[in-house]
Amino acid sequence: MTKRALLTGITGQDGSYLTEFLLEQGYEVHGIKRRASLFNTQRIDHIYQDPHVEDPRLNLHYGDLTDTSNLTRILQEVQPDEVYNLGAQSHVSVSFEVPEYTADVDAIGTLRLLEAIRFLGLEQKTRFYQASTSELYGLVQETPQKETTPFYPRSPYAVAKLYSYWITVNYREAYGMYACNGILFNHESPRRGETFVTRKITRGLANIAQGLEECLYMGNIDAKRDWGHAKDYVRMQWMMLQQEHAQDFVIATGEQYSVREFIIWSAREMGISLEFSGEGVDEIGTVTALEGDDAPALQPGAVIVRIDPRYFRPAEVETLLGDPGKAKAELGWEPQITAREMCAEMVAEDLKAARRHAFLRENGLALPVALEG
Ligand code: NDP
Ligand code: GDR
Repeated sequence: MTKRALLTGITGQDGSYLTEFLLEQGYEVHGIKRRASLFNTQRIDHIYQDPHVEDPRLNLHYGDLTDTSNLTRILQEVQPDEVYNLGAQSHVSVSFEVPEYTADVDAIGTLRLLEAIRFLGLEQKTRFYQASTSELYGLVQETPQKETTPFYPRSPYAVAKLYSYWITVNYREAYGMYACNGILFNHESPRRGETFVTRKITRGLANIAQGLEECLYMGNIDAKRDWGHAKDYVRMQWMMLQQEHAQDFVIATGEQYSVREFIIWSAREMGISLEFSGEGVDEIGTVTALEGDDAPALQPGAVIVRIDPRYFRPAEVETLLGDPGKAKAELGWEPQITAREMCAEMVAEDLKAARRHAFLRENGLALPVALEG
């Protein structure tokens, strides 16, 4: 029997990789997309299937996590074996500006889905995955962070996700639902949204290298993260729903780097020189040599990275480092792509895009790049 999956957030980074993965596994995939004034399906256009063909294996439904009746109707129509709740206002910094909306989508949206599953009597059939986050650890209470580490959220986003984490646990315990949390640390890819830090760096530096921008404006470049590749992490999301009993898992690489290091890696990939300027972070004006790095040292010079306080957050998560021991031991999961390899892939893709844009601009065919992020 063909398994049927329903994804919220199918148009996002993880949604696109997970859809590819599930189609490869033979699933029929249904995704909820929001209505937008422009097309918003770029990340899944390459796997789009014309709804006029017989039995398409990828189906899109208009919907929104703020709309209970819409979610209930789609669940009733699709009768999914698995639900992956990836939809969210996922930007931590933006959540300080739209806290109420973030809570509605990221917290109550999860409740709406769980309650709709229960209301429709699907709680024994439908397995539920919740996209939980390392941001739950916020002001970290223990290093590295694992499944038992206490939470201390530091943003409206993280507080909303805390609700979703616990409501997922609660529905598992109260109604015997197969519902679980993947506590995922940061994961990136060439499909990462342009305003998250890694993509902002690779895209920004690629644009500078092609003469499309002059300066990369950054916030707290001393923040440290445990970065993995989205492709490795969506495989794990699926694995979590194939177990005998639902459990929560930390998904991370167990390695940590600073934003500053990611900037330097990216510059090295492009062979460009860097100079840091501005106030509020350590070691301005220097390029830190990376230990064990055999790439040629950078000369101070051409490209400016300027610290701009507008990108500091009202409350920051300074450092996150995950312990994926449980996922490795119980599920046999291993990340296959290192942060440095991922950075190289992102740089290569963003350089291609910047070259294309520069060519079009030289020939009077393109507008300036969108700068804000
Ligand atoms: P993205 O921001 O790339 O994608 C978010 C998706 O949610 C998009 O498809 C977006 O639609 C959709 N969405 C936003 N608001 C609504 C709404 N009101 N109703 C329905 N859908 C909505 O995020 P990622 O793919 O990176 O992350 C996937 C999930 O995992 C998110 O829940 C995120 O919070 C969580 N997470 C992500 C981590 C990461 O490092 N990437 C780490 C830990 C957790 P649209 O395209 O129209 O904007
Ligand atoms: P994060 O990711 O907040 O960890 O949330 P992001 O890439 O936005 O920030 C990581 C760190 O970089 C610092 N930083 C900057 N961040 C952005 N976006 N822009 C900047 O200019 C900048 N300069 C420095 C930040 O302060 C922060 O410390 C991501 C999201 O995908 C969440 O949905 C997810 O839950 C978590 O990862 C795990």
